[in-house]
Amino acid sequence: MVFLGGARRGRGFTLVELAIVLLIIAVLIGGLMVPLSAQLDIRNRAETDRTLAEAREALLGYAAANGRLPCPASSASNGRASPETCGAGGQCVCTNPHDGLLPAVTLGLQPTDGQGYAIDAWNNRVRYAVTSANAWAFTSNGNAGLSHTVQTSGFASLAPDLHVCASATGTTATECGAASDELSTSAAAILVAIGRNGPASHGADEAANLDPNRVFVFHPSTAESAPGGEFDDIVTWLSPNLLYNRFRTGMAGGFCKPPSRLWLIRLSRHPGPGRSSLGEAGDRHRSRIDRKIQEEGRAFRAHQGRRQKGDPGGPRKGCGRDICHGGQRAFLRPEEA
Ligand SMILES: [Ca+2]
Repeated sequence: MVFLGGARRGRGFTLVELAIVLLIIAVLIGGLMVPLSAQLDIRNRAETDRTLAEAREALLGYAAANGRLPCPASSASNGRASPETCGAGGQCVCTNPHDGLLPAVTLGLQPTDGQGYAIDAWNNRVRYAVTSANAWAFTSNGNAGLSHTVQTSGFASLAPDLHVCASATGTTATECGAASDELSTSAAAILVAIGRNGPASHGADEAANLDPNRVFVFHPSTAESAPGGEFDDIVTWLSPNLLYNRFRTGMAGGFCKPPSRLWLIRLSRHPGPGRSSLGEAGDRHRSRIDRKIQEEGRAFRAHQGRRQKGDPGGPRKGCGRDICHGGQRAFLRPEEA
């Protein structure tokens, strides 16, 4: 009897002990799970930050090489800009300027999904918007593009119009609400990663980043109970000043040839035929500067040719007249490009 009673007490004690052990394990796992998911979230956000930074650099590189920004991809363009090439007169009217996707195929970016669209760390497609201001000058080339607009009307005429606001409250289809909510009123392009919570809209603030108007929202992450709803989007935008700077540097040579002092004189004093304020004397002076620029170009190409001994083509490809001088002309003197 003593033995049986002892055995019964032993079994009861073991079950209670087991329950306590299970409870402790559950608490420990629960305690571990929260930091793990938080850590994963931090890692994914850092990875997405890097993806967006790379995309931004790729956009600036594309602008330097092509004299314009690419159009966003549409949901049917397989990761390519929509449209990818400009029409007559160089005008590129984008199909989805404000609600399109990053054209990873056009930009040569990775990672992408199976259809060629850039994705963030949660495998959601990265969104990209571009300004349609100045009659699409930012996405166009030729007479419709930035070069010609700057040449004919000056930098001050450029008015990129994408708005980034600190809240969707009070926004219209074209503006932020209060002036204190304005983070940018002149972005040339915007990149949006829609974050962990995916494409379903979770509140007014996230909805602003999905609709087809030119007003976007960015602020630190908030929970569902916040006035603007749950928000975990990551947003970055392209300052027009950075764009102009890279644009000019890229056109002027970058890895080819630094901008010529003569070009700067030519631009500031003698912008182009019919626009010199100095009359005939000014035109003669401009012709002299042009001859010197040509001499300088010839000397530069000869120098490049000597450096590239063994290259049957003479000057290194990509550093001849077409890229350096042609590119510079496209920016400074489109009428002669
Ligand atoms: Ca989101």
